[in-house]
Amino acid sequence: MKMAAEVRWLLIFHVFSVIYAVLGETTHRKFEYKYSFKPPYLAQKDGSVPFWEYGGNAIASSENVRVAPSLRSQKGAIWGKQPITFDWWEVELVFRITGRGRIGADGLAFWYTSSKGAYNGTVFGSSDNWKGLGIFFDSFDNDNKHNNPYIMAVLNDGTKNFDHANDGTTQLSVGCLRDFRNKPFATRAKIEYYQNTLTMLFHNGMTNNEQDYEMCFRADNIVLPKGGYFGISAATGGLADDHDVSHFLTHSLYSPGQLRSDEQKVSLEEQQKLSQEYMEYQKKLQQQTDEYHREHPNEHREKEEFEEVFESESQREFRQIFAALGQTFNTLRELDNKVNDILAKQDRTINAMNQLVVGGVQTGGQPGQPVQLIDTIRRQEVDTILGNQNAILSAAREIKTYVTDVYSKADTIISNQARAPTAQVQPMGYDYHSLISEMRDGLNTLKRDIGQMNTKANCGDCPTTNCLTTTMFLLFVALQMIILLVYSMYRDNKEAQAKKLY
Ligand SMILES: [Ca+2]
Ligand SMILES: [Ca+2]
Repeated sequence: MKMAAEVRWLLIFHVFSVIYAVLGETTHRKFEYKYSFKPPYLAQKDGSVPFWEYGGNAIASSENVRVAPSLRSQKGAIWGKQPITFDWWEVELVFRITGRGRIGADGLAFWYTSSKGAYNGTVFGSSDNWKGLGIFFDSFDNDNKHNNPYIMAVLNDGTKNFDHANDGTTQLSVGCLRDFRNKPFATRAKIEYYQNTLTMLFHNGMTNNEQDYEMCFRADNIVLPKGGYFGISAATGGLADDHDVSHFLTHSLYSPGQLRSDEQKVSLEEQQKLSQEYMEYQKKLQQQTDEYHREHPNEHREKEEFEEVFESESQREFRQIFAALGQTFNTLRELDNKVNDILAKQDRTINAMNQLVVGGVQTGGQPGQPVQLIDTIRRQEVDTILGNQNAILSAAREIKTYVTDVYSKADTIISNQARAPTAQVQPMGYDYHSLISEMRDGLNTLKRDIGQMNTKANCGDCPTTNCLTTTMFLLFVALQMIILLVYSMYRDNKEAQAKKLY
């Protein structure tokens, strides 16, 4: 078992080193703050967003940009001030489209175009006849084909008008059917343009986990104009949603080796200087800290009190136990569901088998002729299979009972732990006391026996050869006590281990 664990660790280590080696050869990413915005302080006090310009009905706050508010016929957009200076990029959008209606309108657009679009245009709030890429989150089903909300990428060379009536299906490059309205968490889109491949991953906002992206589309041989502008726009119609974008995070992407030589040059030149600065800074910080402590000796106590705010070892242990229990609970619930599934499937199979048998006899032909069963399966085999099925069924039921039992126990433990949130070990209680009283009773019996022996010895008529000596007696008592002690330690140890398992 130990060996297996070591082998497993070795395997994991190798897998990680391989992944690291592979990643070392993959794309290099660099955050581009001049083409990004995010909270807090998304908009400054005067309402402007650094490196961006917005207009139309768009409003920027410190938390997000409301590109179009939930009022009728609103249009707004926000465009980057500067054209981009890199070829390949990835943009992560975090947005929420929310409205009180069962259906909303019109939608949100992400743009990468050779020039900035309008702030009150006809295509989701910005200009038609764009040159470059538009990715549309189209909420409203204009062509009534029940295929909205829809996410689509539309390329335009500057000559085409967007086909609103057909929801762009005639011009669609790629897309996917995803609901992005009224989600419990923010929806996200990751748009990557790298070496002429356009990829979009979408996060449906059902969880708060940033990793829960799924593929929406991927298209090869996409040629976009160089040095274009990023933008976001949105529009409402007769129906209206709030269109809020909280994060626009741009990374430039570089192929392996493209950046590395430059970076190394920088590091060699500046490394020494930086490390020296760092050392000086550390020294200064230490000096100032010492001075501060000398001048404020009482602060020490406050600091200690402050440290009490942080969790102790037992608290951490408890938190870990709690998390593990939660996981166990979820796993058990899944297991229970699966067992239920299996049971349902078994029932269906048995029914089907029974019907097959009945059907085989019925199609056996006219009376008087030998019954012809289907050649491939015989009665005996069917019986065997049925027997097996029943065995599996009962086994599955047993598993279910067992799982339910464990499930309820885990539930009780979780609720108990929640009620008394400390990681203290419970007192031993009855068992320990009974053990001690057992020991006491044993000693009392021994004492009584010794007394009797003494009386007998005083009588002088006991046989001398078989009489117990006092040393033997004491030895026996000591032996019994040791055994009892060892047993109690063993039991305590086992109980402690059992507790640790929870
Ligand atoms: Ca539409
Ligand atoms: Ca449609």
